[in-house]
Amino acid sequence: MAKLNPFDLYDVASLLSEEELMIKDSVARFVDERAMPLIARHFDEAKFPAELVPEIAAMGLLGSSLEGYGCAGLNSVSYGLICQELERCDSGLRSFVSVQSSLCMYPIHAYGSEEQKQRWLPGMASGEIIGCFGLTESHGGSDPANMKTNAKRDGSDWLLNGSKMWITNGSIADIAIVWAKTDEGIMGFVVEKGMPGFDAPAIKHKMSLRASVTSELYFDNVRVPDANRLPKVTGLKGPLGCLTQARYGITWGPIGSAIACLEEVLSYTSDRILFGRPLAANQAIQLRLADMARRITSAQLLSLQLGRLKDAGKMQPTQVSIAKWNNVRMALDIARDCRDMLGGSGITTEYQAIRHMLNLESVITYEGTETIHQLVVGRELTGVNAF
Ligand code: TGC
Ligand code: FAD
Repeated sequence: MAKLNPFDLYDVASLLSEEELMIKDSVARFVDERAMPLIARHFDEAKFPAELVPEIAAMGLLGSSLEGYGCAGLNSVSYGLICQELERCDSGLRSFVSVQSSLCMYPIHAYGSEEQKQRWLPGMASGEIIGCFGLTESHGGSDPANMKTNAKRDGSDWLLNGSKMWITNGSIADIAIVWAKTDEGIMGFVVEKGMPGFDAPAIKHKMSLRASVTSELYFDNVRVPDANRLPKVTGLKGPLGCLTQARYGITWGPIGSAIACLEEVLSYTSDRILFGRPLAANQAIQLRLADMARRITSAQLLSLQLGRLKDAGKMQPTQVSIAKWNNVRMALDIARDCRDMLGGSGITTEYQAIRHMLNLESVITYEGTETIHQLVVGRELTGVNAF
């Protein structure tokens, strides 16, 4: 019998098209050759690897599933595979691509005017314009309907006041997609770096996503022209629609983290000799390894079917919630367990497990906490809103 691939026990690769496999392989090569060698140092130094952005853009990974405007027009499964391979390196790298693609380029593509698309999307696809997405505020990110940031009409402009918290890419962004309350409902504005009254300081002392920039955004009477308002959406469904896109990608990403951790611990436990035999020869260790493989396999099948539903135009937000909840929880548990099996070695960034583990503490919180996704599923089952 042929030996199974330990990281693809159900041969999910055989369910991918030639194009999907080619994209997965080319991103995997980029990750192994270019990103892996520098990521631990960047994490240690709390530095985003900005030097990789031109290559990420040249590979067509920014706004990869959008049509036109310099974007690659790939299907959703390909976008998922991109997220998976990037997060095999680091959640911060995948976060950068998620935010740029799903939270910034997507709303301009879906809700923007033709002029806005022409103005920003080609530069965002080529990595020359970096975006960030401002929805969360400090008084409670799970409940974005309660936002205080507001925009008031002033002639043909808007005056924007308020603040946002925990914003990925904030301090390095050229534009911010900012959601604000108006007299006509919640609207999205493209706020440009350098607009008077706009500031985006970085948040320091993070123990998670250290290779990613996270910032606050402040708006003090920022004058935003009406031409920078996204005209085709009003209400919370605007930002929530973007979150559905990003959350979909996040269901795939942590599969990459989990695979990286399992690969590392398989090698470590076969090489380490304790009590006269390899650590991997102990039943207690094999049970844990087997459980990891089982959970990775389930997650792979869940995301692939989700992607097929998305490509068929049938994906529902509740289905995204199940996969985000399942797959991030799977990866976080695996990273923590791998860290433990590495013993003392597992506490330094010489090994990957602790870096993935710390990163996944953010991933389980952002884009809807685990509890929020559980409550979305609970509402679907019972018809009762328990938020
Ligand atoms: P509700 O008031 O009932 O609905 C408002 C409107 O939105 C529609 N809708 C959705 N549309 C698309 N996708 C979804 N997932 C949607 N969920 C709701 C809904 O149909 C309605 O439309 P309409 O036409 O009737 O007005 O809102 P709700 O009760 O469904 O929402 C409650 C709740 C708690 C689920 C929602 O507020 C929520 O998801 N909270 C969590 C907030 C969150 O996830 N924030 C993430 C911020 S961004 C981020 O973390 C980026 S990190 C990225 C990185 O670095 O990688
Ligand atoms: P809270 O909403 O205060 O939640 C605190 C706790 O209460 C959680 O455990 C939660 O599950 C629980 N809880 C909340 N409501 C309920 C309830 N009804 N019942 C039971 N328990 C409940 N946001 C952006 O807009 N853009 C970004 O780019 C972005 N990037 C981020 C990057 C990082 C590294 C991090 C950590 C966050 C980022 N966020 C971003 C913010 C993120 O989306 C929020 O942190 C998240 O939505 C949770 O909001 P909160 O932190 O205010 O926690």
